[in-house]
Amino acid sequence: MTSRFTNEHIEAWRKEGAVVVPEFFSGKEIKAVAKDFEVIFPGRKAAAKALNKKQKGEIGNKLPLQLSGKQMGKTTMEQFQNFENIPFDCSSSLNLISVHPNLIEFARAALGTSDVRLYQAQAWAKFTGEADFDQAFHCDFGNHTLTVPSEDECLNSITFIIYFTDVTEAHGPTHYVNRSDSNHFDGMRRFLEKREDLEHQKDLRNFERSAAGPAGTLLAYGIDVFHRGTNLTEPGGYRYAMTSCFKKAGNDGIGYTAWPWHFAKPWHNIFEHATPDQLNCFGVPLPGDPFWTEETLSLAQLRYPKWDMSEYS
Ligand SMILES: O=C(O)CCC(=O)C(=O)O
Ligand SMILES: [Fe+2]
Repeated sequence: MTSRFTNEHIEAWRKEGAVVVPEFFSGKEIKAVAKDFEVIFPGRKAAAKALNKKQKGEIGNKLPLQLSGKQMGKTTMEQFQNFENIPFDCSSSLNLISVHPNLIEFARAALGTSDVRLYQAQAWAKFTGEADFDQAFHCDFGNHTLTVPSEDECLNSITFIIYFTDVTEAHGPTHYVNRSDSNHFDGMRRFLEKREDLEHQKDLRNFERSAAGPAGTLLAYGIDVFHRGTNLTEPGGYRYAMTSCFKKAGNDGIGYTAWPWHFAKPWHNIFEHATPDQLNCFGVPLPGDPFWTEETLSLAQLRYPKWDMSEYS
C-alpha cells in the first residue's frame, strides 16, 4: 500500500492539532463516493442564493455579536438536514470510505498505535440556501468525551473531514486555528468559561485557516482544536463531506457512536465488502481472536449469510 501522507503531516497534526492533505483520495474513489451521495440524499436542490439568517435577523444570536460587520455564526439543527450515520443503503464505496486502508494507516500513525477503533462516521451534504452554515468557533470535545481533552493527543482521538466535491471559500470549507495560535489550553479555558465570548471569537478569527481544497481533500484535527463550519454562498453550490473519527482501542474516555445501537441499518453492506482489518475498526474481533469458535463462526455466518468468513475459520 502506497502511503498518501508524510511524516510531516503526522508531525503537524501532533504539534498543531490540525493538518490539511489535498488529494488524499483518487479521482476514481471520489467519483464513486459522490455517486453514493446522490443515492442517499436524492433530489436535493441548492438555491441560487445563500441563506444568511443573521443578516435577516431570523435566528439572530441572543447577544449582539458583531464580528467585523457580521454576527457570530451558530450551530443549528438546520445545518444537519442531510446528515446520516453509516451504514448506508448504497454501494460499498461510501460505506467503506471512512475505513479506507490509508485512513486507518493515518489514524494509527497519528495516535501512535496499531490498534484503532472508528467511533464516528457520518455522511454530510450541504446545499447553498438550505441553511446558514456559518458556525462559531468551537472544539468538538463536548460530544466526544464527558470530560476534557487530554494533554497527550494520542489519548484523545483524530477526526477526519473529507470533501468529495471541490470546496472553495464559497462552498463552506471548515475553518480552523492551529493550537499554537489559539493558545490551546488558555483558549479552551476561555471557551469553557464563556461559550459565546465575542472577544475570544474575534481573537480566533485573526488566525483562522481554511481547509478549502479540491474533491479528495482531507482535514485531520483533534477534539481540542478550534474550528467552525462556514456558509455556502456559491449559487447552486453543494458540499459532500464525510466525517470519520478514530481513537485508540480501549480508550473508554472517548465515544460518540455505539455501532450496535444502529443495528437496524444495512450492516451487510459493510460485512460483505470489508477486510478483517476494516471490520476490526468497528470492534469485530480479528481472525485468530479467542472470540472466534466453531459456534460463533457459524452463528455470525447466519447473521450475515453473504459475509466471506474464510479468513476467520
Ligand atoms: O462541516 C464543517 O465544516 C464543520 C462542522 C463542525 O465543526 C461541527 O458541526 O461540529
Ligand atoms: Fe465541530
